[in-house]
Amino acid sequence: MTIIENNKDHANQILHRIYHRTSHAWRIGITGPPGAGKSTLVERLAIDFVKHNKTVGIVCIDPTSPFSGGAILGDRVRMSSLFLDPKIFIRSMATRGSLGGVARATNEVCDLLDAFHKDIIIIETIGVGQVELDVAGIANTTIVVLVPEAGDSIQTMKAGLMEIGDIFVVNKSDREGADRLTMEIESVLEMKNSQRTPPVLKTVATEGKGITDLYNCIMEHQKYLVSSGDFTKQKREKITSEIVELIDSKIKSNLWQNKKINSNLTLLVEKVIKGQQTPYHASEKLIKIWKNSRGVSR
Ligand SMILES: Nc1nc2c(ncn2[C@@H]2O[C@H](COP(=O)(O)OP(=O)(O)O)[C@@H](O)[C@H]2O)c(=O)[nH]1
Ligand SMILES: [Mg+2]
Repeated sequence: MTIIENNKDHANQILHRIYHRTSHAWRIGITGPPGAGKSTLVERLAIDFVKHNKTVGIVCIDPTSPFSGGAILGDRVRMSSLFLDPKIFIRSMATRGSLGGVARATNEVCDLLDAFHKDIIIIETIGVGQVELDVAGIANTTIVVLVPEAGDSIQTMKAGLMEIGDIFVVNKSDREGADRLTMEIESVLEMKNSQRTPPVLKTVATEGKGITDLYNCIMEHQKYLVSSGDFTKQKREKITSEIVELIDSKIKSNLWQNKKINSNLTLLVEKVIKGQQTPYHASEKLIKIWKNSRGVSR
């Protein structure tokens, strides 16, 4: 996992070798704003899955923010009851050095957990940045967790969150406003013209309330995906984007490792400054140089 996170040269070799062992695990993404109770829910859910004789892998995504150290530490304390369980493996992603992006590194770590026979993989995002939405591309079931905090409403929600949820959870339902928020979410979801309207559940994670319902909803969603054929569709889309991303990153590194490109880039920048060139034409020129020099000078 550390090799893969750091994107060392042989990471791709490892991933290639274990690939045929993957696609057994069901991947559950849990996303939503910081403090919504995601870690508390993950802990409860993990215990539930173990009770159902499943092995569980948990991946906590730590984006590159220097402030996240405390949050992860908090998660570790919060999930402390899980650390002693041999059926549960917890990994915090240290994505600072990951060149391929947080989502890609997370997906690769999930592949490893999958290859090592975890039945369920729960991915928790920290609730900031693009990865909050990107997790939907990694997970089979995406759970969006929201809370009835003061001033919170659908309008103030991060754009895109309503689109990615397969299941919505209104956590901290012990607080006022949970019913109102639930109705608000339901009315937005009903407007969407889709085959399946995502369920909206109320939970109190700290008391374990609603966890069985959540477990059942995940199982229902899994059944739905498989029987509707959406699972195959999801798989096809995922493999396509995996291949595209691999090619993208290979092309990029090949391009920018090319000495001729870099020296010409420096020259062209000066020309743009002097008003003799535009960035548009400069980019065309660099691509031409790259096409002509491929395989010659690296
Ligand atoms: N009142 C109440 N507090 C909760 C509930 N679930 C979680 N919390 C508390 O909310 C805080 C943030 O929870 P955490 O799981 O770390 O949220 P995360 O940032 O989304 O992972 C913690 O102090 C939890 O104890 C709940 O259902 N009701
Ligand atoms: Mg958390």
